[in-house]
Amino acid sequence: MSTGNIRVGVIGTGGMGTRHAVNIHRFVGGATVSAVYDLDQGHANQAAAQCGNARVFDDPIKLINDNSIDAVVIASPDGTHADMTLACLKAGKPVLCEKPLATRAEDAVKVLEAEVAIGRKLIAVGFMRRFDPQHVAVKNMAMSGEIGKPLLWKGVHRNAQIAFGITGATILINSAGHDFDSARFLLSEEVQDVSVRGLKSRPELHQDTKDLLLIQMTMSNNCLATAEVYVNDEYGYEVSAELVCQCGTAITEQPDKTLVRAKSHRGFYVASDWLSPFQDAYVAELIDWVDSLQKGQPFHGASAWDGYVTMMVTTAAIQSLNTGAVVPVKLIEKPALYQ
Ligand code: ISE
Repeated sequence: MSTGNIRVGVIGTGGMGTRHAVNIHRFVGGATVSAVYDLDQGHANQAAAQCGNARVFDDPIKLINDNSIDAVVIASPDGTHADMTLACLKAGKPVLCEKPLATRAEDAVKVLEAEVAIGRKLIAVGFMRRFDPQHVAVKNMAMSGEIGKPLLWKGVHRNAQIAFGITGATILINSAGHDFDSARFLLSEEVQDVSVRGLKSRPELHQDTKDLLLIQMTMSNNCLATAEVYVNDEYGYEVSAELVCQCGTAITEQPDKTLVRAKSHRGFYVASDWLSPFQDAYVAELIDWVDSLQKGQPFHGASAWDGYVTMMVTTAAIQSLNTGAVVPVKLIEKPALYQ
């Protein structure tokens, strides 16, 4: 990869893709948003205008293969991620793919195998919590040994609202992937088995809806992990991760808290979505990614292996939700590329 300016193409310019494009344009030295693509060309034009009038493509594959593009960010709908990532690998281009890496286990395997066949780590996966200063502080505290050995990871993950009729499987793929990755990242362990229960929060929701999930995991070193994922809380977006260790605990706090007094109330606002609470993490992730491309140093975020493992945990979690069983997570042996 060139040591000069990295010319990035962004595929998908919804909320997340536009945020990545604008973040690169404003905050990432050494990279330029050279091109954007979205199925909705109006959206693509708007995103392009916000980052120095990047070129607008009408076909994502043309963007990936274009000689003027050095690296690609994928933020198109989840179901397209695996194919877009495979196209980047075919073109030999580094790619930062938003989570999930794939929406089906077999596609995650295909992507992993394709990268292993190339023998170079071209794929980065957008599990941005790994760059969140609060999560990093919790991990450092656990690793310091000051509060003893970690025993339990406890996650809370809430969204104000998600599309009507969303199934438990969709939440596990689109939302809970972050929690699977957070547990693995903070405990430095793999998930051995998973058990999921779910319910529908309101009678008027579609019969297949499961918008509140309770997840339990056994980790590879016999630590435990548990998460509440609730995507219709109405009040806002909140994420926390706590490590219960032998003689103390460490928990993330939202960094952007301002005490507000208004309308007979004294308290903290809660963000309505994830873009602002994790803004610093998104920027740090992009800076680390571009640095890794420019300087040939390792990317410190999630790899194709992490994307693959998350999809395998997700697959077991869906099976557990459907059957009520505790489902083992089956992984291939970790390829040398990711050791
Ligand atoms: C979204 O894609 C995210 O990444 C958010 O962090 C998560 O809270 C939300 O549920 C997802 O839809």
